[in-house]
Amino acid sequence: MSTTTVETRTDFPPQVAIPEHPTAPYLRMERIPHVWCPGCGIGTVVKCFATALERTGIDLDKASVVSGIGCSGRAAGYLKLDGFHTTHGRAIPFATGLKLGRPELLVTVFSGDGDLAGIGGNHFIHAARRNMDLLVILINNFIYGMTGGQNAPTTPLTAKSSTMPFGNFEPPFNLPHLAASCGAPYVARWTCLHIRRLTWTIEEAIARKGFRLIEVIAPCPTLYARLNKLGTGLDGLRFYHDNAEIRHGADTSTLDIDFQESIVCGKFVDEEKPTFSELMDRHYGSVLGERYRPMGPEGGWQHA
Ligand SMILES: Cc1ncc(C[n+]2csc(CCOP(=O)(O)OP(=O)(O)O)c2C)c(N)n1
Ligand code: SF4
Ligand SMILES: [Mg+2]
Repeated sequence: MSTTTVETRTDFPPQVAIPEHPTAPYLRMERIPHVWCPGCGIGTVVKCFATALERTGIDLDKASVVSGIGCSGRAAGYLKLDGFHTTHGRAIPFATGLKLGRPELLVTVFSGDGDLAGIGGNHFIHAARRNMDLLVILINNFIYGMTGGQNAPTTPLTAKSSTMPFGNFEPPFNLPHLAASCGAPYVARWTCLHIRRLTWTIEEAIARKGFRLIEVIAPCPTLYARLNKLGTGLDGLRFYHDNAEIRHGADTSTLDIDFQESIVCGKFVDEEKPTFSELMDRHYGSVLGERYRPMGPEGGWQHA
């Protein structure tokens, strides 16, 4: 009988250097493995964002990411950019300050539906109204994932959540319509099955200016899908495959999402409008003349 043990074996195959994953330069690999559950859609969106950054060739020192709190809000911690994990609901005001102080930066807000449309909803509508120059990637998994699956302002009617065990009766937001009706010049929605389209949209939105909303529908198998008996993350992707309908330019008032019904995706709004900073520069430039210098580390109102 052989007495070879793991300790005494010498016939292991030679070690092979594994080439670096193409996304690795954009991630803080030392923080991997990440916290997301198997089948969660958030990581896919992080990958799409990283690929879009790579394709634009943007200097990573000129790109930053701001998240609030939640499973989606963990994204800022994994991206190898200047990243800010702010308090719950406050990613947009934090990002607003960052953009005004450092106008040369690409400032991306990456956070969840609860964070951006629930507790942070007021900041969301005012940033859209002011056309603040922010790219907002909003992960909509229809629930407060991190804290146990509570009802969110995006939970579809009749869907179950931990706080609505008999089904939701509160009408949810139609987020593309909310952003568009506040004046956002760029509004799109994809699911995290639409990897190529989502990546392309992020790439395009990076090159645009103003308040750009990309809503990404993503499965939360651990809470939303479990509470509603919808199966695994893969089942969620199958559902998107069979039920997503691409309608570019669709009237945003028609984009409500009903429980387990079709999800309209596409780019709905893409127009050019002056941003908050452009309006401010124009206004103060005409009122104050040379006493005003555009925002930046030393910009703004100059005391006489
Ligand atoms: C002021 C405050 N209120 C409540 C919480 C608890 N809390 C943390 S994450 C979260 C919900 C996050 O939901 P969402 O943004 O949809 O993220 P997800 O986890 O679904 O990705 C809540 C209510 C908190 N951290 N701070
Ligand atoms: S709880 Fe849901 S949203 Fe959070 S990591 Fe798990 S699957 Fe993703
Ligand atoms: Mg959520």
